[in-house]
Amino acid sequence: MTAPGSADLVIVANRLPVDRYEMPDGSMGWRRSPGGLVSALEPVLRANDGAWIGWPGGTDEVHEPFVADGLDLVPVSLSADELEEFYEGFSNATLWPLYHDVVAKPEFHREWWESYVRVNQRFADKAAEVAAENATVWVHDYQLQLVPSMLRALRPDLRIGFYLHIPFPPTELFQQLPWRRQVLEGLLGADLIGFQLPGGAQNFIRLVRQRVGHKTHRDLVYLPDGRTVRAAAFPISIDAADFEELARSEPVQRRAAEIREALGNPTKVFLGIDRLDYTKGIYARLRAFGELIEDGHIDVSDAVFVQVATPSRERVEQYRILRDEIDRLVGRLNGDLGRIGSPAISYMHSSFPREEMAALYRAADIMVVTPLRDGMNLVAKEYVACRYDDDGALVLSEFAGAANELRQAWLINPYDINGMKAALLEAFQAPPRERSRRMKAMRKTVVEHDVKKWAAEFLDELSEVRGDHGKTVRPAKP
Ligand code: GDG
Repeated sequence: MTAPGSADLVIVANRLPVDRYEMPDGSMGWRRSPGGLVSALEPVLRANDGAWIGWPGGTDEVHEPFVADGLDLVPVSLSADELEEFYEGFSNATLWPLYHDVVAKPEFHREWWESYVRVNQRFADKAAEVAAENATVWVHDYQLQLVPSMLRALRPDLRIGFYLHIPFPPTELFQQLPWRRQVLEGLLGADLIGFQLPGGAQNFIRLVRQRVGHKTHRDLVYLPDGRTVRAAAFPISIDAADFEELARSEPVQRRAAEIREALGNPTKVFLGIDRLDYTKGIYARLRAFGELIEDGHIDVSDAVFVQVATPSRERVEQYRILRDEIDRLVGRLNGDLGRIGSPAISYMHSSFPREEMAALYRAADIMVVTPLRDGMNLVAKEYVACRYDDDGALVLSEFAGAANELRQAWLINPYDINGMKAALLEAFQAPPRERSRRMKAMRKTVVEHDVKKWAAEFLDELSEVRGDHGKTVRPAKP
């Protein structure tokens, strides 16, 4: 169990990598939640006396550090008010839409901001308590952007990294935020700030110059106290080997065949898997598919669209509205276009175990990933990792970070319904050689740049920006 001042590597993220569950005897236990971040960091955590600080979920008071599945976990509690104001409010109804091209209108409320500051301070206090002298602390994502500077103030000895999993918006949008300067200064507490794409890092550098007035040169910011901060792109990935192994396993292959059978053995299966989120472009994608059937290009007895929408942020109003819209659209499309035993859309609003996800990827001929804006999109990479047969087609939005790497997908603009229809049809009709040529190239990318490499590159760069004993080894001010 993590004793104060003992961890040489500390991960700070909004959520702990475990979920609460009821054990067979009725008592409550913790189960590791599946995720690339945890599998990438687990070996590093173990090798480095590491600890993970995060919110355990719910508003139960869990105070003491504990060990689950071999990981040292340090909980940070949230009250019911903080859940509403910090998490559902400022994180998910202000920052989330603002950072995703304002595809929904961000709400700005002063009480939400105050709660964000309070909770960030609590995370920073906890990290300051747990970290050993000169330790490395890696802070994650948009919920915790003030932690780097709060932590720096408490513990100037630490090496601090920050990684943003979602897009960092263009300066014109970011400027709307009433607390823009505080957020920029919060991030500048880190030695290295990682973004999904080079564009995000450039937006950040430009804002720091304009709004905070620090000197910058390329990807470096020079602070008045002599520190240098680097902002750069580290595109995240998945544990590709792990996914492939799962996909090759006998039970997953059997299940994939069962899924196709249960769907009535259509010639082609289209698949979408997303958190039910308005950034993911689920509505337009289903409409495009529906129109292809209406226009007579695709027959419902030939093809079906399986859409899994994992429940997400269900208490936030925009998410409730979206759920109703999708329910209505699926009902209308199936009512208008379906036949007995052949619905146009097979829709599930639920979440599944990883094995089922892999079986769905194996069962799908065409994976459809059409976000209006997405930091990376791991689903696209997971699909590619599961296609060890070099078959299957990926239709991918240009506005997902993954499009920067997966250039051989059928790339689309999700706002252009006709363009999306044309790409869906092309992918539907693509000959096997064309599919295999594209998939081979994408598999090479995903296999070569996996999440272990991502984590190692970030941590290596962090120790270069801030060498041992706090010495910056980067070039001095020009
Ligand atoms: C954020 C950024 C960035 C989904 N449903 C189930 C399930 N999932 C898993 C998928 C995938 C993950 O959740 C979703 O990751 P995405 O990348 O697609 O999207 P976000 O949740 O929005 O993630 C994103 C990511 O952070 C990492 O930096 O790529 O841009 O928005 O791994 O497989 N897993 C299981 N059951 C489900 O029902 N087990």
